[in-house]
Amino acid sequence: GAVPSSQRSSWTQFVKAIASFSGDLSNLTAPPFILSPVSLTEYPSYWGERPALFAAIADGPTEEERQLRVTRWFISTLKGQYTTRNDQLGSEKKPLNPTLGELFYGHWPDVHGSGEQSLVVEQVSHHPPITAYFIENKSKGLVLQGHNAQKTSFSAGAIIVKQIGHAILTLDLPSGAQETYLITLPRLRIDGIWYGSPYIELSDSSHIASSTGFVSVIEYKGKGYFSGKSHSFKASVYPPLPGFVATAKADPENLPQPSTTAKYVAEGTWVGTSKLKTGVPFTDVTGPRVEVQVADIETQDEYESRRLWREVARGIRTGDFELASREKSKIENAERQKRKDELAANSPWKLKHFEHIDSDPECLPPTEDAYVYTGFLAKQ
Ligand code: HCR
Repeated sequence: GAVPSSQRSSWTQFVKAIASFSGDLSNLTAPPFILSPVSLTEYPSYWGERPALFAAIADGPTEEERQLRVTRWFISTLKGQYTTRNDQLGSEKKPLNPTLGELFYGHWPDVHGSGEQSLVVEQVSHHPPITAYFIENKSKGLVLQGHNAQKTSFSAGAIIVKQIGHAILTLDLPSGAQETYLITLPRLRIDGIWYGSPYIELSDSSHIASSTGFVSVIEYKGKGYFSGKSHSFKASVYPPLPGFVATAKADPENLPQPSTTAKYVAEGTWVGTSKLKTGVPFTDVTGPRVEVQVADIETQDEYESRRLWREVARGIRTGDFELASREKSKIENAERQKRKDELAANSPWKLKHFEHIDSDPECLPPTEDAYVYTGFLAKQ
């Protein structure tokens, strides 16, 4: 199996702990073989790894075409988001648990004249872990903002992850008008736990609701459904329907359903290709992702993710788990001390790039808490 024999009992213990517990998995101590040397603050960069498809949204000539392009771009990011650790590390792994205020900056240079893309990520909560991000293509008037948290539970041998939070894409049109797209996130099912080789399947549905009234509903299925293949999806794009407003918390049952009213339906896999019902190709992620570029560790601030976790990551990568756990404890102890000092001084930690806004049930769409990007002002 995938579990090294020396770590078998600690794996069993870990799995039992997951099974008897639901909520915040980040706290549980896992055996070394399942640890990833990458912090969760790096994960929002997966949103940016199809820069050409992202930029192309802005060039869509009509509302309908832009809705299709947002849907195409979104689906094309899923492979990076959910299969990268399997591809690079052999299975899904447990990411490093970011500290409060941990930062991750990056950019994608302009290659084909579609403009530079930049990324700012900040860990805005430690318990529970919440990560806020901001991705911008200035020359195209495109911004993607969002935050991420997870609720986990255990069912029939699998970890079920409900993603809390959503993303909002805004597009500033040359006319001065602005369009927004509310993007919700799929549910994850992590299988292969007993064997120590976890992998992700997506389930249920997510949607993309635009201020133009267009709505895309994306349904996720594993083996044995639509196409009989793992990682399958079916995306239905609906024209504006009278009286219908999709919100971040929209009940999936209340989303437009019968595909007869859908203007477009695409089917395929989010790790390969998909086609519209008409036979026209829709997505193709068999080509390479464009990875984010990050400043040299030496020039990074002490709070920047790769700098902060450098020694822990080195320990994990080289199999020196004593080093990894010693360095991890240092970071965690410093973290605890900082919170104590802040409490004593009555001066809570200040976020650097995001403002925390409590949920407002009156606003449309009604949201959970929001984290709104405030720029780099605080950095000076
Ligand atoms: C669930 C997960 C942490 C969260 C990760 C998220 C949902 C973060 C936002 C990204 O946009 C997409 C994403 C991809 C990851 O697949 C997902 C992680 C998978 C495992 C991890 C658990 C907290 C760790 C479980 C421990 C297992 C693997 C032993």
